[in-house]
Parts: sequence; structure tokens; C-alpha cells
Amino acid sequence: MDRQNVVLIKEGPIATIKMNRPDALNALNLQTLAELSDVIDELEKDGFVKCAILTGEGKAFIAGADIKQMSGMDPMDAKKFARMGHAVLDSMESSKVVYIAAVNGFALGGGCEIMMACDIAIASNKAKIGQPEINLGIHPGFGGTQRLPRLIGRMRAKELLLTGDNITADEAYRLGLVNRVTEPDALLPAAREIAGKIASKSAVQISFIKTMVNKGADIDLMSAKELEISYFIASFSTEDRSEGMKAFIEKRRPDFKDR
Ligand code: DAK
Repeated sequence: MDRQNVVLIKEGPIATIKMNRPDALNALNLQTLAELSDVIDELEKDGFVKCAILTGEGKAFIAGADIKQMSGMDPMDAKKFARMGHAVLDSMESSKVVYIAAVNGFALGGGCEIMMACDIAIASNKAKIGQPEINLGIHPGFGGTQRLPRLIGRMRAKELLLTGDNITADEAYRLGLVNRVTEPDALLPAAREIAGKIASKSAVQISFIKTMVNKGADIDLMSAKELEISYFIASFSTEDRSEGMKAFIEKRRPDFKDR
């Protein structure tokens, strides 16, 4: 696919995805969403990339779905668009790759939803975050009504969804919607530092932990604990488990190999 609105840069086990439609504040039209989907597929197949930092060019992370394009949609187009958005976000969540949102500016509507589908979110103190869809006479269409309450609780989620208010990065941090807040210049270095740490770990354990946390949150506690036990058993037949424990005993850094 010829990508114009999404740029992918790979540096060893760390990739950077830059939303690159700054004139429209990186709004998600069908083309941009398809390009993002294509990038996620490429990273999934790559097999070497462990972490991907997702950020935006200009003053926005992603200012939401493209309102101009959506204004011409009929209900069937809306269904297709919603299904496509859900599929893209689900593929990030279920991916072996760890997605780190580096929220440089506006993360609104679909942009906030993409941030929430990431595994970790860091925000610049310039960022504005929210679900303003209600102001357009719609509601979130890429999982926002479901991921937001799971992350910050139902009452806080309903306040954001029902008022359509945008919040600052500090407020998002207070609500547990982002992991940390940085000065704008420190945003990408902070994201890279976390990505570097994660990329030095076992790829198998990265994917096991993502699966256990994400799946476990949506099932009952007993089943979730069983899930952990099954992954714990599986861990004991991996080379990384042998290497990690051997390295500890030999007082050296582990050299994880399993993918
Ligand atoms: N869509 C299209 N264009 C956008 C845009 C967006 N979401 N956000 C900004 N732009 C464009 C502006 O129209 C403007 O273009 P020109 O007029 O220069 O051609 C350019 O980006 C710069 O924006 P501004 O001039 O407005 O910049 P400001 O700094 O003054 O304001 C702003 C920044 C972020 C406060 C403002 O642009 C704004 O309020 N933007 C809209 C934010 C928003 O409402 N986002 C939520 C979008 S709705 C569903 C599927 C998906 C969804 C829902 C349902 N189903 C299928 C059921 C998702 C919905 C959404 O995400």
C-alpha cells in the first residue's frame, strides 16, 4: 500500500508510527485508517519489532475521525467505518507488539480511542484529551464507550462522554488515563526510554502479559486466575525461562531469544 498519511520508521526492535496528516490535525479518514491498519499488519508480521511508539505530526496526536468525511456517510457507511475502526484497535490490543502512545497534542474522539487501545500512554503537557462526539450528535464509534469506563470508572467516563469536555494531560494523569506527563521536548525520549526497557525483555513474556492483562480484565476473576496459571505453565517450557533464571544465577544479563 502506498502510504501518505502514516509514516513507519523501524529502528531495531523499536518502531515509530507517525500520523502525518497535520493540515487536518491527523483526523482519521478511511485512507488514514487503512494505512494505520496496514502498518499494524506489517509490524505484526515483522517478528522482530517488540515496541511501537505511536505519535502525531504537528499539534495533534489524532483529532478524531474525519468529521468532513463522516458528514457524507449513510448508516451503512457508518457501519463499515465503525467495524473497520474496531478491527484496527482490536488488532493493536491483541498484538504481540507493545504500543506506546506518545500523545503530543489533541487526542480527541477516535484519537482518544486509539490512545486507549495502546498498552501505555505518555502525554505532553500540551495535550488535550476527550470524547467530544456528543457535540456532533453522535457517540464514540471505535470502542470509547467501553474502554473509557474500564480504564477510569463508569462515573468519570460518563462525565467525559456526556459533557464532551476535553481535559488536560494532568487531569488525564489524575484519572489514570495516561501513565505520565512530560514537557513537549521530553515526550519522545520518554517513550523511547520505556520502549527500550521493554524491548530488552522476553518477546514471549511480553505477549503473555499483554494477553493476560487484556483478556483477564474482561472475564471473571476465577477464570482470569486460571488463565494466568496456564500461561505460567507454558512459560516453563520456553528457552527464555531457562535463560532468565540461568543468567540470574550466573550474575549476568539475560539474552532472551524466544520470539
Ligand atoms: N475532522 C476533520 N477535520 C478536522 C478535524 C476532524 N476531526 N479536526 C480538525 N480538523 C481540521 C479543521 O477543520 C481545520 O481544517 P481547515 O478548516 O483548515 O481546512 C484544521 O483541521 C485545523 O483545525 P482548526 O482550525 O479547528 O484548529 P484549532 O487549533 O482552532 O482547533 C480543535 C483544534 C482540535 C479544537 C478543533 O479542530 C476541533 O474541535 N476539531 C474536532 C475535534 C472533534 O470533534 N473530534 C471528534 C471527532 S468525532 C463512528 C465511528 C467513529 C466515530 C464515531 C462514530 N461510527 C461509525 C458510529 C468517531 C468520531 C469522532 O472521532
